[in-house]
Amino acid sequence: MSNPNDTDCRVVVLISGNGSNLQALIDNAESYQVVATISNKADVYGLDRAREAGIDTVVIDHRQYPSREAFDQVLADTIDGYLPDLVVLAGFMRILSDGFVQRFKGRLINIHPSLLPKYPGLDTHQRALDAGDSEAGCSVHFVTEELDGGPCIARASVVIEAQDDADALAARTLVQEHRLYPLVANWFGEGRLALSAKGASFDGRPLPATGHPLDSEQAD
Ligand code: NHR
Ligand code: GAR
Repeated sequence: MSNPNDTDCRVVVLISGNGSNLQALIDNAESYQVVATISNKADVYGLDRAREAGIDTVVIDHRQYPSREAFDQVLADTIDGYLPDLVVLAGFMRILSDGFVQRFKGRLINIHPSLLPKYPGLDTHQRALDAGDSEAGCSVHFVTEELDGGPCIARASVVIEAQDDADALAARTLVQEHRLYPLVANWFGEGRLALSAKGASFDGRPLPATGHPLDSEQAD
């Protein structure tokens, strides 16, 4: 579908910062539409990006809530107000409680800056450099109760160069994130992705643990 406004896959994007993945999702929406952007931090650039695109924005400051669960409850209710088909974590920096994950399971995805299952959690690029790895990358996965441990949908890799520091590696990985995330979101909008007790599937077939084997055109 060429006009994103004609699509009926409604996407809510959660951010905490710059929102360059949000921008890539907005710019490459073919089979979905971004209907709202929610940030746990005020005054982040990602909110400006959404406003510029005419997308609703909401700030829910986690520091205003007495517990993780209380924050997650308000976050979940706010998300549901937008009737989303898909909830996308795009640089969202708050771990989500089990109740939240269960409410959105199968329609909640994250992009993580490592080749999962390597380096779940934070500081991924420095950890890859410290380990002497020859490649790094990013992974899109369904979010489950296990942090960065849900079934992988697709990954993209980057070669680690001898002179790389964490910032250089992060910058090159981001380029790949901006290709990979809209690709996956469009698949979801086309109804090609699903999560079941058996794991993630694509066109009704189970995906391997490393996710979809992207062809060279998609992965280059
Ligand atoms: N929640 C669940 N339940 N499961 C996942 O897989 C999640 C999740 C929430 C966020 C993104 C993840 C990443 O891609 C993500 C995946 C934040 C932290 C973290 O430690 C870790 C992983 C991710 C996001 N956050 C700290 C916290 O106490 C706060 C850090 C900060 O504010 O800078 O929540 O990497
Ligand atoms: C991205 O590299 C994303 O993979 C990572 O933060 C960056 C956000 O950039 N996510 C995490 O580390 C989640 N814990 P962006 O705000 O420009 O999209």
